[in-house]
This record gives sequence, structure tokens and C-alpha cells, in this order.
Amino acid sequence: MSTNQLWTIDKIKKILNKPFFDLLFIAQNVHRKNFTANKIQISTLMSIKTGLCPEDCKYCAQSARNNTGLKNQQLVELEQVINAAKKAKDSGATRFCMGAAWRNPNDRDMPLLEQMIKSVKNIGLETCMTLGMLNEQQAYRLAKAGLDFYNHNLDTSPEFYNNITTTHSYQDRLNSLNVVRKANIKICSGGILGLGETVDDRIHLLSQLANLPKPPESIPINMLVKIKGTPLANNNNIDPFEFIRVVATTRIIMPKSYIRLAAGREYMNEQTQALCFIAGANSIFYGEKLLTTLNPSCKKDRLLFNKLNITTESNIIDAKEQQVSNNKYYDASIQ
Ligand code: SAM
Ligand code: DTB
Ligand code: SF4
Repeated sequence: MSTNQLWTIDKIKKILNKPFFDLLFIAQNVHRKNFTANKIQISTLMSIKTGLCPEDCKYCAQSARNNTGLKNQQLVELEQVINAAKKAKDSGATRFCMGAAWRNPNDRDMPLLEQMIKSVKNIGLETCMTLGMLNEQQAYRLAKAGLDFYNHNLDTSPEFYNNITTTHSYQDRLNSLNVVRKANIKICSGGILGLGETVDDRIHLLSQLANLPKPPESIPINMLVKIKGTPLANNNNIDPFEFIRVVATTRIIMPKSYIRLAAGREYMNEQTQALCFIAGANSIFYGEKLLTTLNPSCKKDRLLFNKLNITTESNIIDAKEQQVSNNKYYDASIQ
């Protein structure tokens, strides 16, 4: 972390606690200065190795310690990744994120992971992987294969982290982010809200992210998906306005980062999602599934984009919508 903290806890707290409309107004202004208004980036996720993770993250369906009835799957074959990436590209995604339920990748898997990166890039998509902790050599190998982003979330504050995960430390997470940065791979790192953390924990998480030597290029903000069989299955729901406040504060203190409205959209109504976009979120996961849980259907998301006049970076979705409205017009004209 930089010694000269640009974003002190106090400064962040003052922003987060502003009157709600002032907060949104400032965040939307910052957003418009740094990004094209009404445009979002879409990423598609694929689980390339599912379940039986040795780590004990209390929210996660894939930890071997949690009895979630999940169907486990070994590292998938290259062809499955290529097929899923082609489908994602056709549906309008510009980034393909591959996730593995590992503490860290094993060196024997590196050649296949490198092939996956090269193949997905060949299809014309940005690549992202999330494979757990990385050492320097692994980060350099992934970078050399062409990996654009590495996702490794800090998830919550350093103070609360040990209540959520005990098999690795906050410092381990920071070390991996450091090797990713050194290998010149862009960082995707954010957190989860709804773990039982306090508002101060959220502020401390944001301060960690904003005070990294360079803020993450991409910041996923997940809302806890409560999974039966995990210790957090009965947590209280987070108030949508509190969630939106965190999105807006993230936008203000990290003006140039993409902010992804990540897990939990399936449980948010359209109005909450729209307020998150006003607050500065400009990226989502698109596709019926996240890693093991459901995401809104593509049809539902397309309808929402249409209602909000949102366009996407690839424009493929927008072209599809155009086609739908042309068809509607045609249908109407022949009646
Ligand atoms: N094993 C790797 C790791 O821990 O970095 C990669 C996969 S892990 C599933 C990626 C991220 O997904 C976690 O850091 C967490 O932020 C998010 N996540 C996992 N389960 C979640 C849940 N039930 N609700 C919300 N977010 C979740
Ligand atoms: C991130 O921040 N969220 C994604 C991605 N990075 C890998 C994962 C969400 C997982 C939600 C629970 C599940 O589907 O298992
Ligand atoms: Fe889940 Fe990743 Fe934790 Fe493993 S390390 S339990 S996959 S969040």
C-alpha cells in the first residue's frame, strides 16, 4: 500500500454518508467525466474447475468444507472453453472470465491454462482468469500467454477477513495482487456486501482498493448470494440503498475503474440495478449462470437495457434489440 494515503478512512466515510441524492449526483458527474454515459461493458463467466476447493470461505458454494450439494468438476477441456467463449462472443460479451475453485493453480495445469487464454483471445475476446493465489512465475506465464485481467477479490476489510476465511490471509491476497501488477496484467478486484460486515468494514475495503499502488482497473461489487449449506446462508439481506451507496462511493474515489455489478443481480429488482448504473456501475456479468448460481437470463437483461436505453461495448446486443423492434414494427404493419 502507498504510505501517502490519498483516500483516508475519514474522507471515504464523508462521501459514503452524504445525502443520498447528493451522493448519486456527484457519482454520476464523475462517471460522465470518465466514461461514455449509458454504455456498459459485459463479461461472461465460465467455471473451468468446480467445487472441492480446500479453502474455507464461508460464503462459497465451492469450498469442500461447505455441504452445498454441488456437482464437482475437474478442470474442463480446451474445446469446452472454446465453445463457451464463441457463444459468449456471439451473445455480445467483450470479456470472457474463467474461474477455478483452487487455493492456487498447480504448475502441471499451466500449459492448458495458457492454451485457454490464447484460444479465447483468438476468438476476439478479452481474457480474465480467477484461479486463487499466484506466484510470480505463474503470473508471468499467464501474462505471456496474453491474459488481460486477473480477478482476485479482497472481499471485505482486513479486520473482518478472518471471520470469513481462515485458510489464507488478507496479506496473501495483497501479495497475489502485487505479483499480478508486476506481471503487467490488469487487476480485477472488489468485494462482497452482505457478509455480516459493518459499514466501517465496507469503508476499509474501499480504502484498501483505492490505496493500492494503482487502483484496480476493474472492481466487481458482489451482493452475497446466500447458498444453502454455507455458514452465511441465513444472513440478513443488505439494504439496497446501502449497496448503492457503496457503488457510488467506489465511483467517486476510483473514477477511472470499471465497476461491475457482479453476483446478486438475480435478487435485485430493475430499479435497484438502474440506481447502481446511475451511481456509476458500468459493467455486468451477462449469461444465465455465474460460477455455480443463477444470473438473470439474457432476455431479461436485454429488456432492461432497452428500458434504460443502455448500449453495450460490442453493440451486438443493441443490434439484436434493433432487430426485435424492426420485427415488432413489421408485425404491426401487417395486422
Ligand atoms: N478461488 C478463486 C478466489 O477465491 O479468488 C476464484 C473463485 S471465487 C468464487 C471468486 C469470487 O467470487 C470471490 O472472491 C467472491 O468475491 C465471489 N463469490 C463467491 N461466492 C459468492 C457468493 N455466494 N456470493 C457473492 N459473491 C461470491
Ligand atoms: C466476482 O467478483 N464475482 C464472480 C467472479 N468475480 C468470479 C463470481 C460470483 C460467484 C457467485 C456465486 C456462484 O455462482 O458460485
Ligand atoms: Fe470459493 Fe475461491 Fe474461497 Fe475456494 S478460494 S472457497 S473457490 S472463494
